[in-house]
Amino acid sequence: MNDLLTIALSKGRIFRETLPLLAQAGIEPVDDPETSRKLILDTSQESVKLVIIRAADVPTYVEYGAADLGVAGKDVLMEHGGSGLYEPLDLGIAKCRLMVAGPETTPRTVRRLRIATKYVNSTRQFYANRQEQVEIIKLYGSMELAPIVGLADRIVDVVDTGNTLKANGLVPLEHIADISSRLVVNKAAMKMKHERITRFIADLKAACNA
Ligand code: PRT
Ligand code: MG
Repeated sequence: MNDLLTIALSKGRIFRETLPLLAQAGIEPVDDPETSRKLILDTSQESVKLVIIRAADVPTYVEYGAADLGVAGKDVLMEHGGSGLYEPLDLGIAKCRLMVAGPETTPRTVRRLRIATKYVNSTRQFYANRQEQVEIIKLYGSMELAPIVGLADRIVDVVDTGNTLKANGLVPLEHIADISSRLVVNKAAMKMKHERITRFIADLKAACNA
């Protein structure tokens, strides 16, 4: 009953938007990760700890059992591949869309389109489904810059308001997937701490519906 639960979260919008849901489930962090340098946060429940890591690392921590649970964007989960994890709950937070974007018109070329993205796997899958040959260029951020400086013809990135695209002279061109953040659970933990985790999922689900 008193199993320790470790929950992996990233700073920024996922932490901000998960916080009210955790609070509804009776879990409140003792420190604020935006100001604290601690990477493991105690909470109002002695048996619940939060680990604060990069968004793209959440599936890895949970898959290997370094965290029992985590919150990650569907974009990150699609890229990770999703095996080795349960994904029992759509939290409906941090919503956005994974999109192809680029300049309004692309000059005709004979070569393959170049697509800059940090979502290499999702991008490869998207174009493979359409049987289109493209060249994918892996970047780690600031994808919007790539078409401006001639590094790529298009980008694949998540878009919320579209303001960042617009500010860089780009427009959304194709919709790949609707994105929201999901609760993910380590498979072994789900067995070993079944009752505790099932209760936690039910509490979070109730918080989402409230
Ligand atoms: O920032 P860092 O490199 O640390 O990591 P990260 O970018 O992966 O984390 P974070 O916190 O920025 O995003 C975590 C998750 O939030 C993502 O995996 C998505 O599932 C989700 N999310 C929701 C978003 C956005 N909305 C979003 N708008 N992630 C990123 N953005 C970016 C977008 O790419 C654009 O560059 O924010 C910028 C502003 O978006 P617009 O369209 O509103 O201008
Ligand atoms: Mg970011």
